[in-house]
Amino acid sequence: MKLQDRVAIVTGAAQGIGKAVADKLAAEGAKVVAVDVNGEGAERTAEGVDGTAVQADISKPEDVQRMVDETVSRHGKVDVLANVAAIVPFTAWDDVTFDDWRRIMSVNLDGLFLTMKAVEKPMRAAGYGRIVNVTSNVILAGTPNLAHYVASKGGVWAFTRAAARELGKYGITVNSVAPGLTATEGVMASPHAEAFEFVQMLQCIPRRGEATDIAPSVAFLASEEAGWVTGQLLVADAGMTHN
Ligand code: NAD
Ligand code: 4PL
Repeated sequence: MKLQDRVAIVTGAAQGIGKAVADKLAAEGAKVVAVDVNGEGAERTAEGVDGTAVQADISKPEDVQRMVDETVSRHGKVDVLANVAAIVPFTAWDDVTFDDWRRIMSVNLDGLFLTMKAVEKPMRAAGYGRIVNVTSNVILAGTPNLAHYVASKGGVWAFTRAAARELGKYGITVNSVAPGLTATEGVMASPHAEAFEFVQMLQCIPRRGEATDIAPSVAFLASEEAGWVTGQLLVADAGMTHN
C-alpha cells in the first residue's frame, strides 16, 4: 500500500473522478477527507472509505480554511491534496458570457489557489507534501464548446509548474493529471456524453474512459515514492493526444 497512514484531502469527492480518487487513495491506505460542495455526496463517499467528509465550496476562502483546520485537528497533518473539484461546462463559444467565464475561473482556478495556500502551512511544517491538480487533455486538444474551461485548465497546468518550483524546497511536490473524456455523472448528464464514439476513434485504446482509469495516476503522484517527480503533466487519456 502506497499511502499507509497518509492523510489525503480530496476535493470534488462526491462523484465522478473525485470519488474514484477517494476510493483509490483509501485502498492504498490513506485516511481520506472527502470534500465537496455537495455535502451529502461527500458523506456518502466518506462512509464508503471509512473517512470523513467536509462540505466546502473551494471558491470560498473561509470554507477552504475550515476544510484544512478540520483535517489538521482530526489527523494532525495533511500529506496529500488532490484537487479534483471543478465545473465542467458545455457551452458553444457564441454563448459564453463574461459571467460564465468568471464563474469557471472562480472555482477551477481560485479554488486551486485557495486550497494550495491553505495546505502549504501544515505541509511546510511537516517538510512533506504531495499536491495533485487535475487538469484535462483539452489543454492539448483545444476541444470545442469549452473555451473558458480550457483556459482555466491551462491555468491549472501552468500554476502547477510554478508551484512545483516554489514548493520543492519544502519537500512538497506538485503535479498535474490530465484525463481525457471520462464517463462521470457530470459528463453523462451533459452533451459531452455524445462525444464518446468520436473520442474513442482518436484514442489508442478504443473504449470508454471510466473514473477508475484516472485514479491510479493520481495515486502514484500522491505517493511517497513519486518524490523525485514534480512539475509534471501525466496525461491519462488512452493516448488520444499522444501525437
Ligand atoms: P463531476 O461534475 O462529475 O464532479 C465534480 C464534483 O466537483 C461534483 O461532486 C461537484 O459537486 C464538485 N464541485 C463542483 N464545484 C465545486 C466547488 N466549488 N467546491 C467543491 N466541490 C465542487 O466532474 P468529473 O467529470 O468527475 O470531473 C472531475 C475533474 O476531472 C474535474 O477537475 C474535471 O475538470 C476533470 N476532468 C474531467 C473529464 C471528464 O471527461 N469527466 C476530463 C478531463 C478532466
Ligand atoms: C476530450 O475535460 O477531456 C470533453 C469535457 N472531451 O471535460 C473534459 C474531452 C470534455 C475532455 C473533456
